[in-house]
Amino acid sequence: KLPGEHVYEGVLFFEYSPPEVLDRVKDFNVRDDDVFIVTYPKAGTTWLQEVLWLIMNDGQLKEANEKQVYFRSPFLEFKDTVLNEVGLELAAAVPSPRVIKTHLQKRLAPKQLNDKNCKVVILFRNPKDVCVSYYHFYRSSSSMGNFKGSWNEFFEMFITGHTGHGSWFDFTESWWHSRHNSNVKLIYYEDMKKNLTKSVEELAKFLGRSLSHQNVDDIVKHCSFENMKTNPMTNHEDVYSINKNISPLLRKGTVGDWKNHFTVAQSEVFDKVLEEKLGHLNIPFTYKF
Ligand code: PPS
Repeated sequence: KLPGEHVYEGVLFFEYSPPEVLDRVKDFNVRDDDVFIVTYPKAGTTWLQEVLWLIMNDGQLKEANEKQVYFRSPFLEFKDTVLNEVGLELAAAVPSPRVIKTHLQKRLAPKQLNDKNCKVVILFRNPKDVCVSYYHFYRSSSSMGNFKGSWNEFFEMFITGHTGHGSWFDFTESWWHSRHNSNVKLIYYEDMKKNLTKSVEELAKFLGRSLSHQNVDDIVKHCSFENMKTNPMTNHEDVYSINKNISPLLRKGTVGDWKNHFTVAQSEVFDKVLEEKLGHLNIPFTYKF
């Protein structure tokens, strides 16, 4: 157990998502024109936040270049007592249409997500890459219990579900079942990597926004890994809890970096656990294990 961990309704969290916030999230006032981004940590949330915020704001780069992505698109269950930032309050204050990020599994998410006309975009990423990305985040972020463990230790934590926001397997199963709802769109990080233009066009269509070709091109260019990594409004370089000398939030941004971390034995264990827990769902992750 790492310092600052707590368990809320069976799910592991850190201090930045305290029980009183998690209680309030369930009764959060959802608006019909809200867009929720639902991801497990490290699935590419920040990337999708920037893309969706721009889609919902007609590709206007001016405000995006003046204001941090985490202020434009609040993290619902986040609380920073040092800076006195509370996601719920930021979310209540941002103008509609709001783009709100959550890493919560379905049963802990706002209840009104089920009965409002809001839109929900679920982003999945190959879990081995998620695991590697999360490992580097644990190393670099002081909000993850000052983790000083090894890759092997983190690997065990991940496959047994002992990571912040709980088990990736539970999260994934909980949202998979919502994917056919008319207000839900499920997308994959690997597809965004393959063809971001197509992803932007599909997302705009789903959200009922019409964008010019120029808007789409601007968004795609603005949201490239290289641009977001050097853009102080998206790269989180000013976030005091992240030591970017250990690992920046925008670290590699590639598909398949797991091959540089997993041993063959770990990959086999992972495949086995994935098959046991989620094999029956046939989730089409677009890579070979
Ligand atoms: S968080 O803190 O949970 O919201 O983190 P999240 O944003 O979900 O995940 C960080 C990973 O997303 C990658 N990323 C990108 N990849 C491609 N293109 C763009 N523009 C982009 N922006 C962020 C980021 O590099 C992290 O993945 P890794 O594999 O660690 O590099």
